[in-house]
Amino acid sequence: MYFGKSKAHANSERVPPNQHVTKTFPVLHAGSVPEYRELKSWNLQVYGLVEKPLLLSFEDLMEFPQATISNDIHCVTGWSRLDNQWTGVRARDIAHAAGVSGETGFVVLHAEEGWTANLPLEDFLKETSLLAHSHDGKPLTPEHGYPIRAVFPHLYFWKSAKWLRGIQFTKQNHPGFWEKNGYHMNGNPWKEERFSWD
Ligand SMILES: Nc1nc2c(c(=O)[nH]1)N[C@H]1C(S)=C(S)[C@@H](COP(=O)(O)O)O[C@H]1N2
Ligand SMILES: [Mo]
Repeated sequence: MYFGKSKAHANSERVPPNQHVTKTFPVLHAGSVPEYRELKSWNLQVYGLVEKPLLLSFEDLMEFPQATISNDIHCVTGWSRLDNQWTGVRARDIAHAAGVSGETGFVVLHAEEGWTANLPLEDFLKETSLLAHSHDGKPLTPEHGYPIRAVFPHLYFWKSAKWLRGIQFTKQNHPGFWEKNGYHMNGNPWKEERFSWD
């Protein structure tokens, strides 16, 4: 007897409820795509409830251990893209380098143009949470977040800030750009935490 799973069944285990799979890579954001003529004009500020605030250049960031991780992304607008390969630095390595205080409960990600997203520290520290510079082996394109974007594959993709410029560790949970507009504070796609009332 054949007990193999049908493809549809395999996908229903892999794709969260009410998501459909796309092979394209849609571009979604508020505001405009920043232009970096040279990488020197980019840096990353790590601050808030830390022992040692950091101001990292792109070169500084590249000195951290590099990780390549494959995962699926799930956008709250309904599309999922399977098998993305990201390369970058683990978010937890940055947290450890800065010495996050025991009082920290949450993280605010700051992107260009004042765009923000918030998430629980626990999600930030997951082994699969990345500050990525490459997607499928190539540097990020400007519209997908060059030079650095966050990637939290276990949360809806809006938490994955493109053009990341700051990581702030906080005690309270401060709603970010979409969270202030009704999106969920956590955003777990498996629980369909799309909006604050979900
Ligand atoms: N800086 C910034 N990052 C952002 C956004 C944004 O508006 N600004 N939008 C988020 C949303 S809603 C989604 S779905 C993903 C889309 O990423 P992509 O354009 O690489 O597919 O980026 C997220 N990161
Ligand atoms: Mo989104």
